[in-house]
Amino acid sequence: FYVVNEVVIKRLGHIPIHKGDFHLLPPKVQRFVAEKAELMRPRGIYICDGTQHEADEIIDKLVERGMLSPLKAYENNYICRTDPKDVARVESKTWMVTRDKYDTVCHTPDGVDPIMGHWMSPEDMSDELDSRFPGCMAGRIMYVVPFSMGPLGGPLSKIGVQLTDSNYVVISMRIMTRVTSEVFDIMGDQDFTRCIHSVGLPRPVKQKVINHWPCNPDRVFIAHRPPEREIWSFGSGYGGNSLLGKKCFALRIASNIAKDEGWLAEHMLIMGVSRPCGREHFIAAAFPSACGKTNLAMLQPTLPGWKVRCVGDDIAWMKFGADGRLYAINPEHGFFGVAPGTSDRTNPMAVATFQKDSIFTNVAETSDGHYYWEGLEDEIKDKNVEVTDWLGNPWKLGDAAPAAHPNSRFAAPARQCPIIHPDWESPQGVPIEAIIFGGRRPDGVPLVFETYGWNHGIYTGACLKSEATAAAEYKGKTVMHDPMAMRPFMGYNFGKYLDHWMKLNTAERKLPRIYHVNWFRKSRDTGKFLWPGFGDNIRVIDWIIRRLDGDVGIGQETPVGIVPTKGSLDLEGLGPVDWDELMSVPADYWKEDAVEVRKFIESQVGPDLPAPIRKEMDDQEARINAM
Ligand code: GTP
Ligand code: SPV
Ligand code: MN
Repeated sequence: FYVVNEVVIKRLGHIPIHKGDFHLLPPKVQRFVAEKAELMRPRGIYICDGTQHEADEIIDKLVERGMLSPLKAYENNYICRTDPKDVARVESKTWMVTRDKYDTVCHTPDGVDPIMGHWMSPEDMSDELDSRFPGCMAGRIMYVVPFSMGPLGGPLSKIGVQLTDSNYVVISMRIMTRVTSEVFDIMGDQDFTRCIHSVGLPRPVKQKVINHWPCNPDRVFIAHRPPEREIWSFGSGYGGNSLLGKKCFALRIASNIAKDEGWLAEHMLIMGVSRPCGREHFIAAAFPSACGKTNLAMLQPTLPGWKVRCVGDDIAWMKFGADGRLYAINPEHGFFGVAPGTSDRTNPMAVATFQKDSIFTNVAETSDGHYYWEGLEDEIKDKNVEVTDWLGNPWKLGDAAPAAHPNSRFAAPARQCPIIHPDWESPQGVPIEAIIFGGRRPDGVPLVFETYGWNHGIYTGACLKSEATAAAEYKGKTVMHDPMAMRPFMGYNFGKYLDHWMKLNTAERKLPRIYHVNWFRKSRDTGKFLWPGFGDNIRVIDWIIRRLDGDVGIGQETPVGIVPTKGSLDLEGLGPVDWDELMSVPADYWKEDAVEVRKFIESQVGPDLPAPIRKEMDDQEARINAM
């Protein structure tokens, strides 16, 4: 028990504690809760303990209210439809707040908006907060959610406390992070990240609430204060905007902590790959949102004797160990995966994971109580079954609009994944031997290449591009820059970030090798994917691992990296593959790309670009121009 300080008592005023014991909160948490309660004025405070009983109670309430409905074909699975205006991350309203602008963004020329990092001054942030947060929880309960990113008390783990007035957020946080009151016991002198979230719709509500999903799309505002380890999020209930442990904390705030403490917080999956001989290799891979991390992390190999086990599907925290190897943990506790395209054919392990205790947001539903989305067409057994789309309207196969929102998601506990790695909760993490970058590149980029070394690998990551997806507010299929798959999640100056990566290279360390893959190249003739993808991606992993083993004969140099020599990929059992087009490095494409990339780097990173990375750019351009 802690004594509650007079000032804290005064701040709490008459706000009742509906659940939990305020005396059990460490004094700094008491102060945080009281201060924010005074500001947002909820009608009550609910201190979460993370137990199943608590979750059941909240879920029952949500079902009663109509925000969740059970998917009757499964055990404890629920569907939730949001306000159709609140379906994805909102990058344009997401900010990093630092005193010095250039702590957040690079020095771009006049008139060029930085696309990596979105800066706001502390004064402007104050104004934005002042016009939103006072009284914003009126008539609602404020939940206090204590959580750990990473195994409780682990050397790489970090603690957060989220305040929220959304019970959808409470039950989702419980899947995605480790929510438990033990966090308060282990907190001690440790700092915690302060997460403040409100749907931004105090009662009585002035606008109509759609689908029982309160939100305030016109007023969305998400701000991070890295030095204070503080996150403010207003107006949205959607995952990446509201589950603050995920992108806000584990990437934007954590990348700042990582820079200070000498480690890395990255948008990467972590997988263990065992070869037929039994040897296991750990790989981390960074692909932009909706570009295949969850699928690769749970890959079912089509090559006999291979086995993949999943450590994480979205975020990796990585630190060099005393033995010089890079160790990675998955700070999350669940998967928040893209639903469309997920099926027994493409990702059976994800499907097995979400057969129970999962929440589906903005998917469609069948009259016999199953979820439904694009990619499940062949799995509707009873053709008379009726489908209700994500908007709640009747829907038929062949209808022009999709049944599920393209960014509809499942939230499922990671431990339910049949191939979850036995060490996925190892506090020390797993040793990474290779890092893979990739994106959706319809043209020009070969299936796989190995970079020429650490700095060239970093440069290749900095040049990452991908077609836009439905995970954020962008429209259409334009190819966009997404350096290191971190554009939406950059927590500080990208030039300094590259420098931080570079400086991890010290003599006593065994650096992972860096690769680039592209499952999404299309035929210039037919427009069809040149590579089957999914389980067959093991054939590329096999090549990567043979390279790690020192098999030099299977690679040949090109200006951009080392590609497989003809026939060096195991294609046994695959249909015809147009090897030449799949692996080619077309001079016309890369000459144009080099010009575009230089323009991008000069304007977006400019003087912040570390000289050795600039040299990689110059050298690669020279190699391309000699083609
Ligand atoms: P976030 O959760 O947004 O970070 O996405 P992610 O990177 O985990 O992407 P995910 O694995 O969920 O895949 C996104 C979409 O790409 C899904 O619709 C998949 O079916 C599709 N996809 C994944 N891997 C492949 C592949 O190898 N080939 C093809 N053609 N599509 C793929
Ligand atoms: C992504 O967009 O990369 C996601 C989903 O993983 S979200 O949590 O919304 O960021
Ligand atoms: Mn992601």
